[in-house]
Amino acid sequence: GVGERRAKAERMFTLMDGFLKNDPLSLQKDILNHVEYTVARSRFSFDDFEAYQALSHSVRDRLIERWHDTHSYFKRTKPKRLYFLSLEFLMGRSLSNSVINLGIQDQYAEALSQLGFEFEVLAEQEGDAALGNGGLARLSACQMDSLATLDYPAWGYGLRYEYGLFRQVIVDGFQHEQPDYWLNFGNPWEIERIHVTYEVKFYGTVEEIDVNGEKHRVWVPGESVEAVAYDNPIPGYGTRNTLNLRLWAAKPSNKFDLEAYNTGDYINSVVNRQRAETISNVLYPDDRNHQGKELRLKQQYFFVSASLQDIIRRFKEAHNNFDELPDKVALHLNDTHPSLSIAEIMRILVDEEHLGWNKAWDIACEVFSFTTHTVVAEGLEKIPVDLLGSLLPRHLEILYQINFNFMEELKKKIGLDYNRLSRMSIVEEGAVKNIRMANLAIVGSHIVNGVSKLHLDTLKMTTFKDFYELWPEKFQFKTNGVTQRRWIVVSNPSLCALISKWLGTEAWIRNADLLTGLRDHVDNTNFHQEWKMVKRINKMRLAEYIEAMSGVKVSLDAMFDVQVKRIHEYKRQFLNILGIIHRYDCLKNMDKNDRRNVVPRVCIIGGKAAPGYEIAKKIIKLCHSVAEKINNDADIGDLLKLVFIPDYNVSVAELVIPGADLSQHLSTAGHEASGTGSMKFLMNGCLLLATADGSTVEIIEEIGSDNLFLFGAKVQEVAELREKGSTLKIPLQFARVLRMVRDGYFGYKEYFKSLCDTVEIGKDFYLLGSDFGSYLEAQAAADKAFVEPEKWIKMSILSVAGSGRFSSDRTIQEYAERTWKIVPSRCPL
Ligand code: GPQ
Repeated sequence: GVGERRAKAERMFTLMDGFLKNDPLSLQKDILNHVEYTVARSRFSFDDFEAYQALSHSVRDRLIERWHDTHSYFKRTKPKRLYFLSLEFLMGRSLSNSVINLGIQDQYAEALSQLGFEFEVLAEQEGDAALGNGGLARLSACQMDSLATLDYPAWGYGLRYEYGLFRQVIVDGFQHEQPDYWLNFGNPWEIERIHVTYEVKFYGTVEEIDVNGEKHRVWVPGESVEAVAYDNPIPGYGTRNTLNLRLWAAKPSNKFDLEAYNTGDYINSVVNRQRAETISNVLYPDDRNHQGKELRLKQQYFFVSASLQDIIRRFKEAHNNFDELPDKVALHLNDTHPSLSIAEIMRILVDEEHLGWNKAWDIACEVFSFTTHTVVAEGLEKIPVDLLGSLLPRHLEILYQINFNFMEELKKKIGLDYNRLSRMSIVEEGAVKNIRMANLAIVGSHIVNGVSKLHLDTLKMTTFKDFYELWPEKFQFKTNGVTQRRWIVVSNPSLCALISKWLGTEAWIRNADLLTGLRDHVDNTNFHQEWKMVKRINKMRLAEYIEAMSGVKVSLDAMFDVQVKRIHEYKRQFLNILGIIHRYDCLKNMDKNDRRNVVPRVCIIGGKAAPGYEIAKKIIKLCHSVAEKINNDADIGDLLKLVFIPDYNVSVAELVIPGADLSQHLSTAGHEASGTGSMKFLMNGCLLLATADGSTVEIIEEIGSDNLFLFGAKVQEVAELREKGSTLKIPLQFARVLRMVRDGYFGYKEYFKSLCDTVEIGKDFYLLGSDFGSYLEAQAAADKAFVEPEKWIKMSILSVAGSGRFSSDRTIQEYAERTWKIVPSRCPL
């Protein structure tokens, strides 16, 4: 009985000596135990990497304790749970983040130093978990941290790609992609659950069967693979709550192809089995570019099917009526990538659980919510109907049924406006028929979220105008945020200590609104001095890294000016480079005496280009060509340097962002849905040079337009500027620097031609030319501010003081209250 089981559990707990102890001595014992028995190295000879492994395993043990307790607590108390479905998570490293969130950083540091190791050195041994592309994927990671810290009963679901985002290697200035086989050295942060598996099926046919005298259409699949769960504990800060991020890996199914074995074709059967594993093998490296490939669709369905089976099983264990589903389960679609979930849940409820269609549909709509991260319609995901029909025949029928019902309902409301009906249809007619995933996600969700105020306004007026007019109450925005745990506490320990000292509390780590308290000290000169020191330390770290990576020595007195993010035409790294060429050109033509007034700059650019994105790759090459010219010009010296930081990823960001004085966010207004990099820089006291796009508009509301350098066309001006086409006024300087590139001043004349063509008068879609003048003015304003250190430091302090709103804690709380309707559920100590 229950009493007996409890007694047994208690005896075991006593045998285990209770929970793990966190004093430095116990930590040392545990680390050495792992050296000996987990890493299997002798206690007298292990290197830094092996020490890192043992250390991580000791942290993992502590995570597992809390993770167990959190889950039994949720199981017992049965709160409504959120399931966050995302095909991408950019977790980066876990070690430092974990010990900080567990609150045992100091104990570990001491334990290690007594063993003759330094925590920071071992932490550097860890590779990044890069199971995502860019902002969208890092946002998922920040949001998981906030969900755990705020005690929300949530799960994350994703895919365990064996190859994460490619490594960027630069050869002769060109980007090359190398596979990121990140699991090579083992992954101490995951727990393999060999017994948590589900069959995921593909292909086959739909047949009609009889259920209690009624005809039912059901799927008879043709192929199946197994999904195996890998669980990744996500610790909250200042709480025992530790959530689960469950990632699925594909394995060959034992039910696979038994026929072939019997016919004696043994070798081919084994080879065929291996094909199953390819499903979760590799992350697609393009963001915002959906190609309608079968493997990608397979990944999406594999993810959706495994996650939903797991979620429904857990629901059925605790509840026996699907009417309760919306009270107990919230399913969040992170972009359209998992939106086949809507068809899948209908298939489960109708075909397997035999609910009526209408009832099932009402439940589905109440359960799902959706966030979109894109602005332009061309960025929206589409799946060719033929592809979907062959891979998932029953789902295609369900999608048609959903669409038919929706169209009927719509006709009743708007009449026979065929243009509008066809725009809103889930099925796009045309030479190739497509399923519009965004339309599906909007129709099947009760809330549709944008990621900034401006983003939602744009969606309402353009991309989703028809839907907004139909269902205005469905549309919300939740301005993105980032976690201050990772982006200040982990990555900028000096600033973290300084903030806590001057606020007199560490409470801001759980409540970022308290950062406004820094405003009280904005005129204090002692505070200024310490602030300056912190920036200096971080610039030093960054300068060392730059020298190690590129051989370029940079001066700490120069302004460190940074643009790091994925390379995209709309993000306008090209504008930055043309601005640098202009600066170089001015220096060359300047009187020697005047040079003394020039503010020295170190321009730093980093980011990956999607492997098939030719223009983005040319931008990377141009950056290297310009850098080579400038950095080797003895006449210029420290006045201007340009460095490209290769293989930009989360851990590189942790080093680069704290060391920046200025950061650039140059998207053409209306193209960056939110932007989250800017928030990380803001939190680290870097001043922003930015267009009035996405989240920047809201940053201005918090810190005031005096505390950043704003430039460029406003959203409402962009369309008109584009219409002007070749009659647009373009500054002479722009024509001049573009000509330098065209004429081969930096070599590779032929190669750069098509890049230059993209900004030629009349074809300059992203308006580099018409924004150039105002860009240069903003740059000049930044130079001017930099030579008044008092002013600069004040702006920097006020940036951090105004960054509280951009904590993902605030975002998550808004989602919890307004979209998911979940409440905190704190696991007792
Ligand atoms: N974002 Cl559609 C991505 O990182 N990848 C994508 O495929 C799409 C959007 C970004 C978006 O560009 C940023 O403006 C947002 O801040 C970010 O998602 C998170 O919402």
